[in-house]
Amino acid sequence: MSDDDNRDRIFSRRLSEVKAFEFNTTVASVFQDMISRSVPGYSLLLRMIGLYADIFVTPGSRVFDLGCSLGEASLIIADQTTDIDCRILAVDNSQAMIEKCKQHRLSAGAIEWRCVDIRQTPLDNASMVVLNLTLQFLQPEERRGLLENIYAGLNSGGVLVLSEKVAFEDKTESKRMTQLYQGFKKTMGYSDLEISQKRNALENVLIPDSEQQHLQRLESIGFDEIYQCFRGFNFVSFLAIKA
Ligand code: GEK
Repeated sequence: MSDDDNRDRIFSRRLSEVKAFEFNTTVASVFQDMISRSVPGYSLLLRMIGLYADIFVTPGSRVFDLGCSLGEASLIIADQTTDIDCRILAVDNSQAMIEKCKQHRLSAGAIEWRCVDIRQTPLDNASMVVLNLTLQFLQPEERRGLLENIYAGLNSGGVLVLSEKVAFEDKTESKRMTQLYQGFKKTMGYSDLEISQKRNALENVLIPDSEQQHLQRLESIGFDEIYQCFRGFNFVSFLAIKA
């Protein structure tokens, strides 16, 4: 397959009807290009996950990559933990994504690829849980339950990495961040048509919380240290530690 075949052109033609976004075979086939050109700082977020793995993953524990897509975070964690006896569980409910992981990520022995819903994934003995841009795809009322399960499944000293697109309560800030984010996507080669059709497809599929909602929820669940380690326009990443 050439680089050109991997290019995300899903929304480049005017569509008669823009359907709700799904993580299907078409999306899986261009996902790497799509996410790298759509999330400001995506490669930095992955490098940060590798760094956290180096610090927080402990021998005999498990690492959960929830909503792993093509497994980029799991691969980085596996690379950082070659000399630690730990198990990485990479979970996604998109058959297309997990099939691709199983076909192309064979070298990664410490990783178990699972096609399961993260809401039905038992979590225990975890030193690290990654929700890299995944929580935003759950219905808002389901998010707290999943985070509570994660907290319960984390060992003492364990961490949650939570990266998300965020909404802004202040109208001026919201408008400005949308303008900047759209500008970013244009610099990454997306046209106005692609940007607007993708936004319509994601409406009601990706529902962002605000930074304050994230912080208050993590704190009320019991996380003892919460750091916002990254922000790029309307994308943030938190590191939440269970004492
Ligand atoms: C990365 N973390 O490259 N159960 C399991 N998987 C789910 C669920 C669910 N209920 N809902 C959504 N997903 C990755 C990127 S992408 C982010 C994560 C994006 C999965 C969905 O199938 C998709 O693969 C992933 O969450 C979100 O570091 O596309 O913006």
